[in-house]
Amino acid sequence: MAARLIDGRAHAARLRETVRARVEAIRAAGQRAPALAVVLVGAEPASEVYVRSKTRACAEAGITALEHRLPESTPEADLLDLVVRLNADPGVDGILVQLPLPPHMDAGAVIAAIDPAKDVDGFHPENAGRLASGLAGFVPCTPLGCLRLIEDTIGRIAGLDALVIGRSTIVGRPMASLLLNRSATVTIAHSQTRNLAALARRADILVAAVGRPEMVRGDWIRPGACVIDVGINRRTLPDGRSRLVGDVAFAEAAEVAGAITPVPGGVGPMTIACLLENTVRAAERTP
Ligand code: NAP
Ligand code: L37
Repeated sequence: MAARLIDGRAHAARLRETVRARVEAIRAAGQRAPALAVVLVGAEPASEVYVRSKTRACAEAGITALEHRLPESTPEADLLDLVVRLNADPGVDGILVQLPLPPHMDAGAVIAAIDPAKDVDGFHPENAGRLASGLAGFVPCTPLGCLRLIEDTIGRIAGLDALVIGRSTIVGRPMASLLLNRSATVTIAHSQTRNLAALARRADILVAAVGRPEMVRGDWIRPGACVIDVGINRRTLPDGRSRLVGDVAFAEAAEVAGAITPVPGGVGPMTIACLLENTVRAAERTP
């Protein structure tokens, strides 16, 4: 393996430590601990795992996690009522509604109901628009974590060619905005993109956020490139057990790349650490 391994767990541990110190400073000033409301509707197994990781990480950082679990059958109006109450609650700094929501709900309407000042996921259209305009606001945790890993790995981004594969509002679009705001030359690829491999071969920075196991092959990677694998795909092995794989064929890509994130242990832990950082920022009221 030629590439440097980007250790997301170690980066995340350092970031969580700085968050813990900021929480202690808030407490030392006589204020209550920062509080994050985590709303989970239904019982999606992956969402259950992520929400559990997030509430555990909050506790370790000294942040109060207020979990609200609602049954799958909850009417959308009841969820909107809860969001309105959390917006008005002075004991709540941040609100996270874990996606995906059940099919009978309009996720866009629910997210639009969140107070932008408490929108620690950065999904509210006001925060999305701020990011797209290069203004300060809350930035979605996954692409923010990716940016931190890229900057810590290669330093200056300005002038580099970046390819983001995927254009979701959660990952691809905000990732492209973050890189553009750092003056990279950014290409966004999606399911209708032609010659994806050729585009990838030009990229100094390649971010894969597709949800297709090992789609990005070793011969797509520009030698020395920084490769960030956002994909979380569960693959069942012949013996019936399962393991996580990313959107990048790791072993092949690591032969060519300059640096690469593993799955698991790459982007995932940074997502959670950035959520804590956004929450303490919401509590500090300094956007
Ligand atoms: P998503 O909403 O399904 O978006 C996937 C994107 O990939 C879409 O823009 C789609 O294009 C594009 N795409 C699909 N097939 C493609 C192809 N063959 N070639 C090029 N582009 C293609 O997914 P997401 O929410 O962004 O998540 C992406 C992956 O990241 C998933 O594996 C998810 O589990 C993972 N994830 C990880 C974290 C973390 O913290 N590690 C956080 C969030 C998500 P169209 O727009 O044209 O359909
Ligand atoms: N903020 N994030 C926010 N809001 C949402 O609505 N869906 C969603 C969201 N996505 C999310 O939380 N993703 C996510 C993905 C992976 C991890 C954490 C969060 C993670 O911890 N991944 C571990 C492996 C976990 C496992 O074993 O399944 C990793 O090392 O990658």
